[in-house]
Amino acid sequence: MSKGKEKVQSTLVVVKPDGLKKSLTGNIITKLSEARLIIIAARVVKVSNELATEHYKQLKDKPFFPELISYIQGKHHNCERVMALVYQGPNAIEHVRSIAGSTNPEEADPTSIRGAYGRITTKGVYENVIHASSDEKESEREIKLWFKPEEIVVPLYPTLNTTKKTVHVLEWA
Ligand code: IDP
Ligand code: MG
Repeated sequence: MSKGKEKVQSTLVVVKPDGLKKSLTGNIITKLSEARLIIIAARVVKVSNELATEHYKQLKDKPFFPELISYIQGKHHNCERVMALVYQGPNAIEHVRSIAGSTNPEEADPTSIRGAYGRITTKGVYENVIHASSDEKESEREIKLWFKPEEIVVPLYPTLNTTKKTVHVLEWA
């Protein structure tokens, strides 16, 4: 296969609350390392209703949407945090999606992350352990939603400098 056509891409990965609750973060990062990509940003996030709704806005008319929002907020697992990462490298989006596996964990390849660790709950939610961006438009939208420019170690998208008049910041006492 020619490497000439490979495009450097960035993609958002979110280890969902079931992944954290089941202590799968290490396994997931190890599995993703097969793709030979680099991690250019990472943070542990308590997902607000606003972030969850914006992240999944394309799915707002789906019957499972309310359950999906409470799932990503950790309400099903008593674990109100996720781990968000940005991976970068040649064909990153496709590589990560392939290692993640199909959306439906029962249909996912058993050697994929979702196939190995996911499940469908009795309420019908696909608890599929990780989120992975689906295409370049979505990855840019999602990365900008989850990360500020200074939280990413390489310049990814155009930025602008603004001066904020009153800024309230939380500092260590
Ligand atoms: P993706 O995560 O593979 O990109 P999307 O269609 O973007 O799949 O759906 C986002 C998330 O919503 C899925 O990862 C899964 O947790 C949940 N989901 C998607 N389709 C269904 C469904 O038919 N039933 C229940 N949950 C679903
Ligand atoms: Mg998707």
